[in-house]
Amino acid sequence: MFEYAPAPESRDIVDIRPSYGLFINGEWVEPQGEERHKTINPATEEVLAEIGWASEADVDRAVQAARTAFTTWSALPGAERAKYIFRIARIIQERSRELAVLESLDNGKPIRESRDVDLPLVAAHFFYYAGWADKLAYAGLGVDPRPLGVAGQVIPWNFPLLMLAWKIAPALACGNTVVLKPAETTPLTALAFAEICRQADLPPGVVNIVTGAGATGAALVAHPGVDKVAFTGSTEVGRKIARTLAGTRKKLTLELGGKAANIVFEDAALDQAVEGIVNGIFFNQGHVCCAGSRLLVQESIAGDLLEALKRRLATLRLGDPLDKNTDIGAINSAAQLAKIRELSAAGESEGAERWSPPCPLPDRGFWFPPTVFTGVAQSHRIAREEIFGPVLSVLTFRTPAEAVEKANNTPYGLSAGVWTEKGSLMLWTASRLRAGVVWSNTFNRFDPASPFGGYKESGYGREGGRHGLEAYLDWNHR
Ligand code: TXE
Repeated sequence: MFEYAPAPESRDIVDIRPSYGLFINGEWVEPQGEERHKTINPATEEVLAEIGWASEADVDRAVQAARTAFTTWSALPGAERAKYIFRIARIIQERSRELAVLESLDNGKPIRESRDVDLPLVAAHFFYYAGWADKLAYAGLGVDPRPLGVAGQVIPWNFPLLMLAWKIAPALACGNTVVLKPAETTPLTALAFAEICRQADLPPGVVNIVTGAGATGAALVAHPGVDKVAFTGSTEVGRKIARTLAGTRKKLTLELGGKAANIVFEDAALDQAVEGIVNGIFFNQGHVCCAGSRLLVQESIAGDLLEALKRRLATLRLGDPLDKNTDIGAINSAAQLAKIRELSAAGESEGAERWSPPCPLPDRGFWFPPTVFTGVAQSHRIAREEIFGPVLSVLTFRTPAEAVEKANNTPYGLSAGVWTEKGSLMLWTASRLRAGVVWSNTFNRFDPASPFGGYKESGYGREGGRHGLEAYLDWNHR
């Protein structure tokens, strides 16, 4: 670590209320139950606000509001719906600095990421899907594409506002109404989004936000008034939801975990690959479902690549998420930190070699240094299980066939990266990878026009692009 001058973004630009209720039918309402929860800044453990926990009765109120609003919202011409969604997109752009600070405070991610990656993508998703709202009938989606009804959406804490955008923007464009539950550790930007809906004059009940933990999510997905469920989170909860919905008429899309391979062939541009590896696993502290958490490097260049990677890691700056120089922020919660520590300890006890650059950790908050494991075998837990932290497991291969076999040797199938200058090798490899997204000579790049989603235990259904619309339309009316 080298010395640098801190450049903190101002915290004063956000206005956090001491306590929040639920956003139902365009109004702030108190939850019927007594339960409340404190959301904290994971970098300092400071309490940011008290959040209401929605009970089953509250979820019912929200779903009823969404059902009522559906009648008028779905009957609006697409061009009218588009106006609202464009307005939301523009307000997000206007308020993006404030929303970025709020996201970094509640989540722990570096302000450079929330400001330069998350927020621009959030706005881009609303702009993109606003553009679809009046074109659905001309897009090969059927002559009379109709919305499904009420969408129950449950999102995680790693990209709180971006996951909200992935879910809400296509749902509204197609004419559905929404009840969304943010994750318990990161509710603040979803609650700020509720205010944005009011600012955009969105009709009451079109978007409803219910805060709470797993029980609130479970009540939402099980509610008989919900027509479609969209979930992003752990594979375990995804399975539970699929069991709850089995035998019902509800549509379901699941975006679950991953254990992506980032494959570097011996002819790859090494400096570029090093940047891609760093971005692949250390972006957002590795709290990324498509993180490049397994580096597969061709044996002939493994020594050189690792040396270059370690030199690069020694320049990363870990610390205050609001500091514009910070590369690695805080781990989102004590529970997630415990999981990362447990799996890293398993890596050592199973015989892999652990390395981190010198990296003093702040005294308060939840922190984990960038970590690289070498000598990893495919059977090790750190090669098989999703760590969801800044921990890279390095494996080697000799031939392209061995690279593909190792890359596919995982229960997951969300993403992969391939680094080579040879077009034929790139295509040969990419076409054999069982992954929803394959990046070539880059990693973790997103665009609202590209579909995203997994194979195997990474879930099913696609979000983004034209494919993302299909999940919110009723195909019986084609
Ligand atoms: O996930 P949960 P957690 C992975 C990652 C992480 C692990 C655990 O490996 O370490 O999951 O994280 C709501 N019915 N991912 O515990 O519990 C919950 O309140 C309905 C990968 O945070 O799945 C939250 O809003 N909803 C992932 C959301 O589900 C329920 C992102 C996700 O929480 C519920 C996050 C239930 N029974 C974690 N139980 C990705 N794919 O990006 C909980 N929830």
